[in-house]
Amino acid sequence: MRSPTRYPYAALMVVLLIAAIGLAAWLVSSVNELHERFARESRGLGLAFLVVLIVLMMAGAIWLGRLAWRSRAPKQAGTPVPADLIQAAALQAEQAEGVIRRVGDEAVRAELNRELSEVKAGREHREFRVVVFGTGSAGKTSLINALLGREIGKTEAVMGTTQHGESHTYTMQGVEGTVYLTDTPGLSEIGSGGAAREQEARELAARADLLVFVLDHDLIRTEYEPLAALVRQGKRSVVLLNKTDRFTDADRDAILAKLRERLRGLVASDDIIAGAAAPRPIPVRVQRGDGSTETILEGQAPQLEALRERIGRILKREGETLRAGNLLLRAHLLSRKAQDQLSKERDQKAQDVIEKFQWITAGTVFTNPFPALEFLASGAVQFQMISELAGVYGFEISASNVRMIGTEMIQMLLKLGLVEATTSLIAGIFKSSLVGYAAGGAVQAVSMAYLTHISGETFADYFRRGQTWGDGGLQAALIHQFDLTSRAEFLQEFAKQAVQRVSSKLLHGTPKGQEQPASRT
Ligand SMILES: Nc1nc2c(ncn2[C@@H]2O[C@H](COP(=O)(O)OP(=O)(O)OP(=O)(O)O)[C@@H](O)[C@H]2O)c(=O)[nH]1
Ligand SMILES: [Mg+2]
Repeated sequence: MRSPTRYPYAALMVVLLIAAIGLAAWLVSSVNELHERFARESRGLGLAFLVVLIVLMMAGAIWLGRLAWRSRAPKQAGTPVPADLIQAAALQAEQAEGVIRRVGDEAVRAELNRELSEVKAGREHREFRVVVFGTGSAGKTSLINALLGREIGKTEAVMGTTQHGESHTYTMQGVEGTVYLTDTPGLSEIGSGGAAREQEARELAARADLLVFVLDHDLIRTEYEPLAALVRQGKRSVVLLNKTDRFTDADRDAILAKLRERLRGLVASDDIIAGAAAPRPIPVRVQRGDGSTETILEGQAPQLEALRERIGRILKREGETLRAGNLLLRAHLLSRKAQDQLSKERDQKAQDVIEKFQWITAGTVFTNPFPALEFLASGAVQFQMISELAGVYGFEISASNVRMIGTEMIQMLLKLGLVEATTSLIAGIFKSSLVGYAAGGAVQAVSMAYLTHISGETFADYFRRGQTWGDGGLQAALIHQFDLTSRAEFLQEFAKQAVQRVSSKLLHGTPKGQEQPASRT
């Protein structure tokens, strides 16, 4: 159905059209009248009027044409960066800063802060990081040497020539700002230090605004995987098939076609380029002055125009957007790294809490030989341990809640028969390897300490998951912990440590604050 609001609009258009036709008719007749008046004066004057009129009309047409062309032609200076991208990057950096502030390890915090200031500084400076990445000996350093036109790094046929990443300023015509070309060690190097060098290369690649992935043959799995992972992360990438001087044109085209097919959906076909960073010299026959001929090796110029042109075009058109997108990605990765560190530190603190309470249990049961079950049922240790673990994971938990989950745990230990099962397992350990200590409630002390250990681990999981026992409820969570630690080796080590602590306390009465942390098993 036609909307009634359109009629006034259509009527207005008709009126404007009639007015425009009227104006044009008036203009034509006025100009005509003027021309006639001049012509009446003299023929020459009439002719001059006509010439001026034609010149003016042509100038007007040219001006209008240029105006239209400028509004249609794509902007050469690069598309403006979406404001929300810049804002998102700033917000993400702020969030990362908040997480980093909570990291306890000073050295790690300093390293994260260093990365954060790099990300923040990146917002202010117009800098583009082009990182050259790929398998060892693919020709990465040769490529940088050729692009810069000077030798900045050693190139050799053996893998592992470049040991560390290095950045160099690269002047690109038409690109506003500073471009850094970064050389990286090769991927998949076998031998000493290869893995660490690969890790460094991956970290440098993760910071790139633009990645140049260098290959010297068809793509193999160890190349496809890191490239695909980086592209999926949002890394803008160009692939260079290097050393094409070694191939016939037909072979080069076949490899290019295969690469384009393999990388379809990941890298645009225009971004997969052939070139030769350091083509081998070719033998040529030259004639000597005396008429004889000799064969000499003639050096070949690098063939990198297509790559150079592509990099320039990308930086000009998308550089700013890439930079903002990359800052967002880096801030996001930084946040995640800081979050992982926080989790690691929390888990470490939780382990310290569990160990503290398991050894308190061992000591208490050993020195007060009341029935172990009674001790367990009193919840004396369990409740305090729950409160401390909740604190480690940032939860405030009421006393009644502590009591509720503590009691639930004790009942489950009893229901599953874990008290008897543990006691008999520990008794077996004492019989086989700790014969001398079997007397005096040691078995009971170690059994209760072990039950404190597995309930502590289960509570830690509960808080780590955001106060839930997980899919199978408390029963499954507790059995899982028991299964993880009821192996003979773990129990033997656990019993040994418990006995050492309990007996050293009994013999010497370890002064407060000098307790040795138990080694993790
Ligand atoms: N034929 C030919 N050889 C090349 C070309 N580019 C590089 N090379 C040779 O390939 C070998 C390895 O080159 P590099 O530049 O050292 O390779 P890289 O990727 O930096 O190696 P790593 O630093 O070990 O990871 C050297 O012998 C180069 O001369 C090329 O376009 N054609
Ligand atoms: Mg190298």
